[in-house]
Amino acid sequence: MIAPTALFALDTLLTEEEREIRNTVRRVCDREIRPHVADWFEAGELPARDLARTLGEVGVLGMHLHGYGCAGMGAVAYGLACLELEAADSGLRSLVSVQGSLAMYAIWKYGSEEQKQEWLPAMAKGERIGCFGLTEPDFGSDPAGMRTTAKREGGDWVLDGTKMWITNGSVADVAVVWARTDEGIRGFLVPAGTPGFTVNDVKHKISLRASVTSELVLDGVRLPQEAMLPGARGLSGPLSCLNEARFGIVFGAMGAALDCLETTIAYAGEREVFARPLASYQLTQEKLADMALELGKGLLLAVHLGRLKEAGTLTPEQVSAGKLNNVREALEIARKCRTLLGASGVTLEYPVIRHAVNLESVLTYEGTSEIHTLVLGKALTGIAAFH
Ligand code: TGC
Ligand code: FAD
Repeated sequence: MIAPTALFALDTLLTEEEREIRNTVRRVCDREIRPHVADWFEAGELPARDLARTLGEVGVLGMHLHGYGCAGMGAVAYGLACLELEAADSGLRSLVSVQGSLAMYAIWKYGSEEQKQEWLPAMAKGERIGCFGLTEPDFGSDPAGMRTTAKREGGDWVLDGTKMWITNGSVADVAVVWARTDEGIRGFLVPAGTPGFTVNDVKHKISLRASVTSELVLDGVRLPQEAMLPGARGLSGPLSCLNEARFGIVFGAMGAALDCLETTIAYAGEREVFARPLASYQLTQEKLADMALELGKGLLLAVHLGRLKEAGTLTPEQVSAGKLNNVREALEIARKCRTLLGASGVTLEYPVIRHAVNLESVLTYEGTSEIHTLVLGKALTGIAAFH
């Protein structure tokens, strides 16, 4: 027997340092997350503050950023950390993606020196948490239509509007909020507790239950000029942050798929049906072989995109291709694994159904599969079909 990843000799594509980082994150997940995550999921609760500190100690928060207390690791190392976190639960990878790739990246890329000094070192340590407010109740796939406004009043800015489906919202110390101004879309750092800024958690989710998702309400929120991110102008500001988080998902989704497949191979070896192991049937082996193929192809794609990112040549279209393919295939793998577990597959005793329902959110957030299809359609034809 060989492990699904060994089939493709994936480790030969990684440096020793990358393998070490992967193993470290895996050990932390085994110790701090896996024993509890099904309970968090069932309760719909996450000890986000404690986890952020633990993950900060490991160095995964903003780990691909340089300076300001960030680890300055390569893209593949960051991707492998996302893979291990999502093998535990997509909600944990989300916590890290939003913190490092969306909130910290926005400040790192577009913030003033003062903003960077104020927020990044503490966020890298997990002492402070960030969220990223782009989506609104009526504008998800089409953020260009956003209604949240920021208007100048004297030397201040006054923000009004509502952001929806915001990961880490109610546990965040700072929200990166994107708003329409006279000079186009701009980003603002809104500290928790600012008068007029309230946060309400989204209840009754049946996906990503081990993740905090919130509504942000901005009602006459007055901020000083220094709260604006000086470097971001227009929609390309927030969209460039999405590239970073989408890249992490290219790896992360394969982590969820790998956990499903490993669980299922073990189960099929032990479970007897009609007096023989489930694994001994050709129909089962076909399913396992197909899943191993898609997993291997997805992992190879992820590493390839990671190397392009490290070389500085990765394009948004390539990220879309990776996100579309790997999340779609991970979801198919999770669903197929679920069939092999039979009735046991619908309980939280096994991680498979949890991954499957989590991946429904992953398919939708960071650009739906339809939006990424249209990004590729535009790249191939030169014609934008979004509008
Ligand atoms: P369009 O006219 O094409 O572009 C407007 C400006 O943005 C630039 N641009 C990009 N820049 C960097 N990266 C990208 N991926 C970019 N895509 C476009 C573009 O060059 C242009 O720049 P400029 O300087 O000429 O103004 O914009 P559009 O309005 O037609 O929309 C294009 C579309 C549909 C692809 C875009 O709106 C889109 O990606 N929509 C999906 C929205 C989305 O993904 N939201 C995610 C919210 S965050 C989240 O879900 C977090 S989940 C938690 C977790 O990550 O774990
Ligand atoms: P809609 O845009 O209304 O789409 C509905 C359907 O229409 C989809 O199938 C879509 O693909 C399709 N569609 C849309 N446009 C087209 C088109 N042109 N052609 C064909 N079909 C189209 N957002 C943030 O800003 N920050 C966060 O931290 C964050 N976290 C999230 C966490 C969770 C758990 C979830 C579920 C979402 C989160 N989101 C976040 C929001 C997420 O990015 C949006 O849900 C996503 O962009 C889709 O927007 P929507 O839900 O409004 O769907």
